[in-house]
Amino acid sequence: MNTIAAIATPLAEGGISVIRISGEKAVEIAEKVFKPVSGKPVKEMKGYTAAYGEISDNGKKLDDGVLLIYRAPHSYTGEDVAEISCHGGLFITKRVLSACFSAGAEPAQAGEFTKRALLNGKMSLTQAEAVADIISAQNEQYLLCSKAQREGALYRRVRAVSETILSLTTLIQAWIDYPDEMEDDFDGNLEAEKLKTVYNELQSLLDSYDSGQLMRDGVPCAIVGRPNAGKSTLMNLLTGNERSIVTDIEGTTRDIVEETVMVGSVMLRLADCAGIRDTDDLVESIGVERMFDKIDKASLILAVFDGSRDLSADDERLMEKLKGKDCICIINKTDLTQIIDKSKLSQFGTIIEISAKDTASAEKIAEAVKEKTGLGKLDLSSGFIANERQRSCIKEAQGYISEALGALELGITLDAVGIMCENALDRLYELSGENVSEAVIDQVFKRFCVGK
Ligand SMILES: Nc1nc2c(ncn2[C@@H]2O[C@H](COP(=O)(O)OP(=O)(O)OP(=O)(O)O)[C@@H](O)[C@H]2O)c(=O)[nH]1
Ligand SMILES: [Mg+2]
Repeated sequence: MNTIAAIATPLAEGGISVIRISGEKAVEIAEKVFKPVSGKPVKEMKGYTAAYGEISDNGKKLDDGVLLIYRAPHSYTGEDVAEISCHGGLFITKRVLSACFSAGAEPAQAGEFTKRALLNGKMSLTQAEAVADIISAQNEQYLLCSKAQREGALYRRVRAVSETILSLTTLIQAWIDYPDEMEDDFDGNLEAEKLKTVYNELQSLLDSYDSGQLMRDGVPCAIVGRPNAGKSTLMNLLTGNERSIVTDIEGTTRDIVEETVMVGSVMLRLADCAGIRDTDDLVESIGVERMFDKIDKASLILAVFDGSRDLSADDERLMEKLKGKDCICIINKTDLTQIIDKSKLSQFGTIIEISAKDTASAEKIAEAVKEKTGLGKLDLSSGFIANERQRSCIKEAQGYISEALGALELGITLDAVGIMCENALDRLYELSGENVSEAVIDQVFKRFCVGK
């Protein structure tokens, strides 16, 4: 395989930049562009050793920096790797990279270092995908889950399932080859039980998909209520800044104001909406329509009511719209005399009473959000489905297992059961990358950055 090079650090000015070279000629190329001040030849450097020295292009000095050598197979890619750290200027970094190209390296494609790690058996496809998830993680919880995934959490779960299916296909094959000898050894009920366990495990993985997405991207959450209920005050409390305009004029917020924030341990994609009311004002009525649209799309609603006022017709219209949605009912303005009739709010499972002007209220809301979404305490570190590719592999495998179960229970020939199990295995091997087409691999690595 050719030797590739790329800038591994962001293309921006910084303290240092790292140029990574991987492949058979990595050390040879590093030798051409880097001269250690110690005088020791680069080719004599052992793995995991560093040298300080001069970086040059065809004898022309460019910079001074540090060279780090990894020897195959003990590197990220499984190949010989050289990493040159130089000063973090954009121009100098690109010059060092072009020096590596003049010395014989070829430009790396997006994700090509990780792709090589996959091809060299350093990681499974799901582990490689987790590398991209670690890089894009925006909150600690998702980062921890992606780290577990990188360490093989999903891979191990899928492998355990594959092994169960494989043992059944082996048994069926033996039964087909030696039906007389196997007659007593094949217990259809027992095998059906095992397949049911496999089916349930695949279902539990499928269930993890939505939670994983919400954890990664944040829970779409609409803040709704009548004008002046304190929605924007609540938005500002949760974002920690004056994101929304707050006044005592009804109808202050007209368009949707959005911000992604961590509310306690859960990431919310908050949308502060216009207050619901009948209005002749064209702009405000468009805002109200958008609020209804947000309610349809949100996974969580913060429904705000003004505790210092009685429920209005608009409140009741909103409550009708919220039936069946996941809501946290927030009775706001507890610092004022309370007039609201709480018994009318019984449709809401979760009700909290706060003053959005009091910063201590944020904690109360965080607690309710954690309980309601179940995300704060959700632990996906035992493996979860992180993307659509993985989901469709598991879904199809589960479909085949379901057909195999049906065939077993109906007493259809074992050949058919065996074929279904093999199809399920194919999908699971595609998931882990053990049997996957080049096109699928290319698709996975497209979302990586160059240099990873
Ligand atoms: N006393 C008191 N006033 C509050 C509280 N929360 C908000 N307010 C006040 O209520 C008024 C309306 O607050 P907003 O946050 O703008 O209300 P809104 O629901 O966004 O209103 P619209 O954008 O018009 O739909 C402002 O004067 C706030 O200062 C609270 O907890 N206690
Ligand atoms: Mg507002």
